[in-house]
Amino acid sequence: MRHVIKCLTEEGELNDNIELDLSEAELLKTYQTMVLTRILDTKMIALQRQGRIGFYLSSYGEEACSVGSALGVSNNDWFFPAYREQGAMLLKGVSLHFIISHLRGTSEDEHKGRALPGLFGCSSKRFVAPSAPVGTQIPHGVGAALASKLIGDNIATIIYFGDGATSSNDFHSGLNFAGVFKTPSVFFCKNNQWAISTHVDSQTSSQGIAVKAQAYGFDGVLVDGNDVLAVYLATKTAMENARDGRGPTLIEALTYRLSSHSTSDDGSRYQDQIEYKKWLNKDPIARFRKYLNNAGIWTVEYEQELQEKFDRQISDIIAQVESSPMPSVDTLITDVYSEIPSALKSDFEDIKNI
Ligand SMILES: Cc1ncc(C[n+]2csc(CCOP(=O)(O)OP(=O)(O)O)c2C)c(N)n1
Ligand SMILES: [Mg+2]
Repeated sequence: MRHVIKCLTEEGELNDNIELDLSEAELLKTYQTMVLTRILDTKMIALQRQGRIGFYLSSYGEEACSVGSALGVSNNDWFFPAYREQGAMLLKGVSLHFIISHLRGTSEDEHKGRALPGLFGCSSKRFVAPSAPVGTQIPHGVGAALASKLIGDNIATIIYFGDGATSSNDFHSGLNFAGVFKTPSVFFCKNNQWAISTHVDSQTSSQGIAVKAQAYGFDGVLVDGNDVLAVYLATKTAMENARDGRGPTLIEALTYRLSSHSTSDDGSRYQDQIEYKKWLNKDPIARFRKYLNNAGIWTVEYEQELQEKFDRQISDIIAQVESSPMPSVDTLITDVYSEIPSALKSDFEDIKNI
């Protein structure tokens, strides 16, 4: 039986001996961000179904992982996300307008409409855009951490990836390099138990993911990924250790993918429905809500106001984004060529005249 770090019981009671350093305002901001993330996911799936955005990757069920981990990361640290970290972005102040502009690929998209919707970063908030091949952000984040160590700027990196990515070469080379050079990096594995239709049991024959850290010479911890406070405390400790020169940590956050892999997938065709329902009952938002209710800082009226406010806010931003122009044809070469190469000139002119 593996030891799982937990702070909250299923009933939202704080376990004994947990020292929580969060103010009431911080607790509420955390909760609000989890709720906002879920509403954003729901509305973006609807938008994709209506053909108004091309593709979407939801974080349904995994909100405690993204929001709780980001809460443990300081504003100077760098994020190397995968593609379900919208909650971390929202917590760190990436705006809804920024995210929805990216998904729609308008002229206000930082990636100029070139990136697959969902594979994006935000330079001002220190989120580096991931590449499409699974796991490639792992060595990127380790390299950035090594640079910080050499410069001595006291910055750590947090690198997100899924259970499926642990089978990539980049996972093994990234963690090995981090162990040898003691880079200030934290590896945050969201074990949502699925890599599209491949169950985690077919991904590895080791006892979960956290244990793999031993082979690379640093600590691995298993945390309840549906317990936002446990995720926060584990990440905060790991980031502090990284910054203070105590080396990397691998965090395995055990959760479950309640959405399909993407809007191009139907998880109900392969996810066991009994198992699915079991995890539906472990909803991370409901669990945290029980805690806030027990603490006397959540009410039904508050919830209703929150839901209505976020629903309206997102709808207003969708309307703004949909009235924004698409990127100009010139942006096909911006950041790529200083001037159009002669071989592309006629293609470029043809596109301009469409
Ligand atoms: C090298 C590579 N192989 C396959 C794919 C196709 N692919 C995209 S996401 C994905 C599953 C990744 O699963 P996991 O790492 O568990 O992340 P999750 O989607 O569960 O968050 C796969 C196989 C890819 N993008 N890159
Ligand atoms: Mg997965």
